[in-house]
Amino acid sequence: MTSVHRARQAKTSKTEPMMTIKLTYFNIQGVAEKVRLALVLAGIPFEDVRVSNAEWGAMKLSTPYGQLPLMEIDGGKPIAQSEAMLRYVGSLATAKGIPLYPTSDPDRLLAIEEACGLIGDLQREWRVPVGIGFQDPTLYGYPPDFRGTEAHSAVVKAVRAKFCTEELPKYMGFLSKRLSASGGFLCGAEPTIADCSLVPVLARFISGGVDHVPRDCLEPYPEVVAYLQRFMAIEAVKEWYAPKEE
Ligand SMILES: N[C@@H](CCC(=O)N[C@@H](CS)C(=O)NCC(=O)O)C(=O)O
Repeated sequence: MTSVHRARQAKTSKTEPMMTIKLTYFNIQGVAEKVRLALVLAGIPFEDVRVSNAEWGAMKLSTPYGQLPLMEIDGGKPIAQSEAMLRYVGSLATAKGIPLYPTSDPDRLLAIEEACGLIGDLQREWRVPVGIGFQDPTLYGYPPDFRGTEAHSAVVKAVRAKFCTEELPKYMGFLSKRLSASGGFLCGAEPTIADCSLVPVLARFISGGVDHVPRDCLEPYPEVVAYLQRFMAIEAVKEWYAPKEE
């Protein structure tokens, strides 16, 4: 069954037109969490629909590109692509005075897009180490029955260890430098869509949910750890991640 959650902290002024947003994705953070975080930071209420794998089988063919997430605005046709959704929500937030994506300030936008590009590079480097553990082995040049073998386990371990010793330090170095300069969030004192994108990626690294990527892998980067804590301490974010009553 589809579970539906509602953001609790949302406050809309009486003069604002009431808009409805429905965001449909799997019950994971994945590529939708950045959009959820932008909605949460903006205080925009939304219907948070989580689809199970069983439901997805019947739904896939009816979606525009055979993928989730989908966003429906005021009951309109479903929109795909999480990056588009993120910028849309960032613009809505900015119009409300919460400058997640300040569309009328090209210099700020440039800085935000540069940060988003860097996060995109980090995510690209992460795709193989994480995907090799569960995706079709033929995608990586291995035979179809490779998955679950000892050789598979050894490859997963080696690829993830390489990520942790080579790519992670490189990107955490870039991020630490940016964060030291800003003293706050990726693009200054206030969070933007770039932070909404980065935080779920960092949270995944330290989740303990990916074998061979240790929970303490960010400890050598105090600026990054402090940044993550700073973001998680934002009241709306704290509420979002607080255990919810079903
Ligand atoms: N570029 C798309 C990627 C969406 C995507 O890869 N969705 C995956 C989950 S993360 C999906 O729907 N997988 C199920 C399937 O392809 O059947 C976005 O960012 O929205």
